[in-house]
Amino acid sequence: PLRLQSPNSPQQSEEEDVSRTGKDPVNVRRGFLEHVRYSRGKNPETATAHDRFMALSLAVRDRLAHRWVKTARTYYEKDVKRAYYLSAEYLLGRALGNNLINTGMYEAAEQAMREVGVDLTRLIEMEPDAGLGNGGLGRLAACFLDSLATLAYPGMGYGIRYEFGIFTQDIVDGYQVERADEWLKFGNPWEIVRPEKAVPVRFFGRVEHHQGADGQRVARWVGGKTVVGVPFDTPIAGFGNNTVNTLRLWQARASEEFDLLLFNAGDYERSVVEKNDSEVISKVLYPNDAFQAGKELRLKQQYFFVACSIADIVRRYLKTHTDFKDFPNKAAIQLNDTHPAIAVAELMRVLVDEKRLPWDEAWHVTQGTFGYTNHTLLAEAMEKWPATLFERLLPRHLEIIYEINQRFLRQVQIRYPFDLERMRRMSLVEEGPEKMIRMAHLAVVGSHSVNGVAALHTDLLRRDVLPDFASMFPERFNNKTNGVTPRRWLTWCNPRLSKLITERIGKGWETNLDRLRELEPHADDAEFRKAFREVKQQNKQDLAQHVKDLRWVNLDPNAIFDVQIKRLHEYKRQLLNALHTVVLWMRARRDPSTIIHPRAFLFGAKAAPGYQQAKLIIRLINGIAEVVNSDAGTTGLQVVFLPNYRVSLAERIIPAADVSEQISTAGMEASGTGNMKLMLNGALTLGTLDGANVEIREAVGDENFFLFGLTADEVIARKKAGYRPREVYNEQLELREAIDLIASGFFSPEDKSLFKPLVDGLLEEDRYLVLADFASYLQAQEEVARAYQDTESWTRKCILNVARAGIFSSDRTIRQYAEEIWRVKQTPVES
Ligand code: B1N
Repeated sequence: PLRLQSPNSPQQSEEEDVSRTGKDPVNVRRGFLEHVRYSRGKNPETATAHDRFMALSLAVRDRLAHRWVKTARTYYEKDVKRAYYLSAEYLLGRALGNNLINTGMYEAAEQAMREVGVDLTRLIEMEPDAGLGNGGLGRLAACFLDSLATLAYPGMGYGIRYEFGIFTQDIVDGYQVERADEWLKFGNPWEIVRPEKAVPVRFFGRVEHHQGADGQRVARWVGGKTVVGVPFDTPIAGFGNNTVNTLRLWQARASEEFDLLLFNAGDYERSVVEKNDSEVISKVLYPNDAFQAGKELRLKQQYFFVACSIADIVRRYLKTHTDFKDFPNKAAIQLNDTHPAIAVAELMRVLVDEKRLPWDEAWHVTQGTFGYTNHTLLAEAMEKWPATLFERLLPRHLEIIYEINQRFLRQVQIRYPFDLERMRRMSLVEEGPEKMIRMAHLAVVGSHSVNGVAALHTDLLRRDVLPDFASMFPERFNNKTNGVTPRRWLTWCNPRLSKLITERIGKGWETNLDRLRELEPHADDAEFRKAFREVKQQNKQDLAQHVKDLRWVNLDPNAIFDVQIKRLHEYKRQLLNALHTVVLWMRARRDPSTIIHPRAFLFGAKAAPGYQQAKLIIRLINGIAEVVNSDAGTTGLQVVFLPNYRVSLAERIIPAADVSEQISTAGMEASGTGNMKLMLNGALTLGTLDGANVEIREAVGDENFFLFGLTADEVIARKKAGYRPREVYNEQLELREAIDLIASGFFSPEDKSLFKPLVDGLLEEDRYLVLADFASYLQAQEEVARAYQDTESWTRKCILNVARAGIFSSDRTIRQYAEEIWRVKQTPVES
């Protein structure tokens, strides 16, 4: 081992360590200047803005390093049970500002930068978003990491280090155009590569079956090709404590073994080409949100990061154990949807084939280890893979899945004799023209816990999606309503509101969000309401300035800021919102006095690049925006599509929002988490009874929530009764006029039939019941406008929304996972 100090020099003082907490501006300035010189190789005079960003980030990372090491040592020495979160996505956003907040370094860094003539906020904005996720599912994983560290849980995230995250969206002539997200181009100051912990991963090949010495059949997966997973670690700092957990992301590298083999054979060209095949695995995030495209490379990504992570978890366990009896007491592995569900078969393969455990023991360990979170009810998002693909790529895993299935179906048969139909429904293998492996069934069967992400979603999961499993394993099913981290989504993104809250109720609410309830009495205090309004107004002005800088649209800061920010999906019904803006505009053109209050409709949304209907909706919103904004002066209406919606843009929009559009067709949005962020920042929800909206309304009270639309059961009933959207169209004059205007080409003069697919979709099928809910939506929107006129009453509602948002902290969610699923204990790290 490395000797820590020279026998001749005095021991490094404890004070030096204390100064590394970074709360001293002199210390932070010194660290920054050292990195400018020694990491960037620049003089302070020649350092670019980017050099400064890197230098400050590295200085912050240095001040986390001590706690990072200490956290790892604490968990190891106490041999605590750990929670492992397996997720194909982490939508982290920027790290610098968040790390400064969580470590309490913000003020010191601000002062240190001021002293060297640098504006800290400008530096912070240099950082590219880490966009390794599509939307809610990936952002939830990021919020969970923050809460795990803040609550001092021994938790670790595993995922893929995509070279390109979610694409950058440009809007050109109203159309979405995608560009590669080169987030690593200028280097990533937060990660540390650990090549010594690289893991080999096999693909393809064949399975050999032998008779073992003890007479047992043993399988060996041989041949094929090997790819190497190289881990990159990112520190995850808790808020106001000494915990620094780890996010470990795997990058694919060609294996040297393999390269050498070809080099020796003298086939240089082929060796380089095949190197590419390996490294492409971690190249790019698939940009589909809640949709399965079924691409081979995607399955490779899934198995790649799962195999690396399982190997890493098993390696860590075996440092302190010699058998696997205690494995479920030392490791809880949570599957973030079915993307990592192959982990069930992989752990079985490792235990049975490599560690030679009897099947039943291995199965007991596996079931005791895994928990599965379902995030969607949509049929098109359910992961199924052709058995033929599995057989080629992961032949041993297919055998294991068949074995799991055989044993499982035997249990079904015993429990429900002669019910062949049920066995067919529950099988891990879907029989049909093409045999498919059902990943959700694999995840349910291999786990001791299956959870949904909001109360309604869990009910529907039990009732409609996995009813056979819920009846066979009722104790396995549970709900964990999503949450968001108040550190990023209030303290960091809304410093004005945070300050106002602290002035009124004191410190500590950031880690005990239920304390926001202490704001309730202040809703009746006119002074406080005024202060609250001023905060919102300033936030709106900031956003207006930013939008002006970016898009040259002059938002009216006195307008109601009505925002819908989320991925573009037909089920999320941006089209309903867009249709409403057309109706309002047509009214306003006839009679401007119909507009009760000026309104700015803000949209932010990325469409999956292959989702034509979604892209056309973006084009329509931009077409409407062009028309509506041209006479905003007379109508008081504005429509703005903000390009490249992402975490850092959300941080600017959310504090400025007045109205939160949560208008999905009931029964289709599993939870939503943007709804919680907007509530927490004092926006009022206009929403359906879908996902977590149901619980938001319960928390805030009916009078502080604008409800509209069919319920999930009514949606089912309406479809069953034979829904005819054209009848709705014929009956509602204003709706018909709006649709006709779109169909006429008014918003697409260069191509009059551009929006025909949207109009046809609405009139012929309207799968998402846009027309069925339109009248109800229109009425709710009118209530919003009227309610906004009563300034004092509106502000009161906003304050009550903030005050009652406590239960939507991801701290509450993580505590529930920790106590009810993982059984992991809070393990604080000493200073
Ligand atoms: O997960 C979020 C929920 O709040 C949202 O309601 C839900 O839509 C979202 C395949 C998904 N479900 N499924 C996905 C993402 C990427 C992909 O490739 C599916 N995302 C959700 C958090 O619970």
